Amino acid sequence: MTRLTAKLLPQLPEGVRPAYDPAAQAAGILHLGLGAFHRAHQAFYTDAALARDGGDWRILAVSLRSTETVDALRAQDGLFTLVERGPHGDRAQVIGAVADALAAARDSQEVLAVFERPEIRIVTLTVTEKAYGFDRASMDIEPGHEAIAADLAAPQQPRGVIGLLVEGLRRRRAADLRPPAILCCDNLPENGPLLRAGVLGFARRVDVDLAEWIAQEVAFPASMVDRITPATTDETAKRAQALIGADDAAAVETEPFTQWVIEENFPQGRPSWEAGGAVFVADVAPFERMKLRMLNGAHSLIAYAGFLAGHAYVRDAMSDASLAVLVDRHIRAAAGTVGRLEGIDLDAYRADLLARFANPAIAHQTYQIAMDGTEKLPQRIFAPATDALTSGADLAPYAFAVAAWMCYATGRDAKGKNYDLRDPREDELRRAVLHAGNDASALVAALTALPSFFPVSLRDSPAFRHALETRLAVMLDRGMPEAIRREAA
Ligand code: CS2
Repeated sequence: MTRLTAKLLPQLPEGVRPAYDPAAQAAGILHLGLGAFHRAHQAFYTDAALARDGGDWRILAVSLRSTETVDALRAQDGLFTLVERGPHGDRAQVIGAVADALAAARDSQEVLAVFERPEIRIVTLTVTEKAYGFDRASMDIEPGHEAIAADLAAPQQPRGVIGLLVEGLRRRRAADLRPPAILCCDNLPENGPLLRAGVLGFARRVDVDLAEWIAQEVAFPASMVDRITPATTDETAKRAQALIGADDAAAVETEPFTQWVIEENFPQGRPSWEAGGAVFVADVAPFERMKLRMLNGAHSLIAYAGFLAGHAYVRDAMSDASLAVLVDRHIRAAAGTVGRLEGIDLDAYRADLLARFANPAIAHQTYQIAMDGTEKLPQRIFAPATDALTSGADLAPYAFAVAAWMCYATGRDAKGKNYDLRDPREDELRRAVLHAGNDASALVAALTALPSFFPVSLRDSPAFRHALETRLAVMLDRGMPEAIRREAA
């Protein structure tokens, strides 16, 4: 079958092909992290902006580790199919917003050279929480993080995210150009200020003048991103092929729902992302809190409890009636810590979440979401749990979610099968659980003692500890399905 390329576009039906001529639009954005999420989210919004208002805002998209998607996109003139999968059917759309793809692992100098192109006015990032190497407690970088340590030792040959940004900005300044705005699109709390602090922390260690320039000149808007996008599979390519009648090695599938709330702070302009439904606000933090605590918090609960109860996909976990009760309880509890939000009905948001999780067309693996728990739990579970502790709200939902993660951290399922935790602190976790064995209070003691992880207030709360230990004991002794049934009863 024919491959999706620019030449093929005129043959595609209206509504499927981009509603503009992609080649007529130049690039204005450098994006780091070319995963499925970027293609389903920022590329989708940029496509909508280009279709409505034009502008030279196409994307030079960089994959930091893999080369596969880069090669696929290059063979397709940057084009790919976005398959939206709802309960009532599929819809395909070819996205034309990606102008070119680059592989940092192959040539990071090529990526750095992009910073010297004046037309690049925005840098966006979706690189996952662990890639940055933040020390969140001190709002700085973690000098021991692998990529940070390597890049501090050779700042002009960076391989990590922060190192690339700092060296890119150094070159930008040396070329006497105004800097791009840097927009973090990862699921981190206050992601704009956090990225700014990390970049400044790194820059201060290598070049104090540069750090000063960054502090004065570079905008780091915050943003809340949302679209449930499972990892692509062979099925994705087959679906895309059936829908557009061409081969596409870079297709992605996602849900119909999408949301982007962005802090309005782009000194050199921006695409009209509102054409795709993006909302611009002065303060993103409350929206971030809502999404991280209600959606992502519930997702992590589903991931750990669901995985251990034998549910491979989120949709299966939602058809487990007792687990669905706990998910609903969790979202309600988290909503109670969010506060009032202008223009948002939290109860409707909760109902939407339950429907989105249950979407039968989305095969989102619990094991995928379970990844990187030590990077995710603090903002998703510990933060609302700490607020609940302060306000005297019910701690049970958080205790259950944390217990499920601890049970998962043992690395062994009910059948005695071992699995990889896929966590950046996997070795430390393994050592911690090894000594504790199957003893709930020993496990709680070991895992709450990990450095820079568990909030002291929760660890030292007898009420939280008791709630946690009793639940974990049931999970360890009786298995997750029974623990879920008892908790929901
Ligand atoms: C998920 C998120 O993998 C995970 O940790 O919770 O990727 C989630 O699907 C997105 O944040 C939805 O916007």
